[in-house]
Amino acid sequence: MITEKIEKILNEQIEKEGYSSNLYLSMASWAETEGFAGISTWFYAQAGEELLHMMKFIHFINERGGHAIIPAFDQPPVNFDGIKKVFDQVLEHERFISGSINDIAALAIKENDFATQNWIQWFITEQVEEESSVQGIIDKLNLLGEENMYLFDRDIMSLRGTGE
Ligand code: OFO
Repeated sequence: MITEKIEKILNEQIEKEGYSSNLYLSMASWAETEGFAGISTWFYAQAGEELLHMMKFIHFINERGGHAIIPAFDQPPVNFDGIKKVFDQVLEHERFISGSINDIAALAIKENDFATQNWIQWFITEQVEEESSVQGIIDKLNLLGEENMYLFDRDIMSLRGTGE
């Protein structure tokens, strides 16, 4: 059984994961309309992962005797100011998500909720990987420069084209 405080913070994370999925879907759709097939493939795959993250929270809350609430989501931005800026925005967003995952871990410790402490570790590891993979993309973009975006788009396709 989870405490009310834990149920509340986990429910808040459902909204954040769902918003992340919609944000990346919006980025995918924008990149697709701009002709960047590789970048949009990466974002569609990322949106799918975030949806799975949201589902993990839903199932965990319900399995522990709480009630997962499916919230309304804010409209994500529709247009973006270039490829470099879009990935800067992703990194900023993922750092924000890492902060909220850390808040859950901290509350679980405070509440002596060992099951949630254990379960949230997967997300802590996942956030380290996500931040590092987006940072890697930004580093690559900095090396290539905006004029080589065609090559970058082809390159990033290989990261997701295999369904990774
Ligand atoms: Fe981007 O990560 Fe979900 O948690």
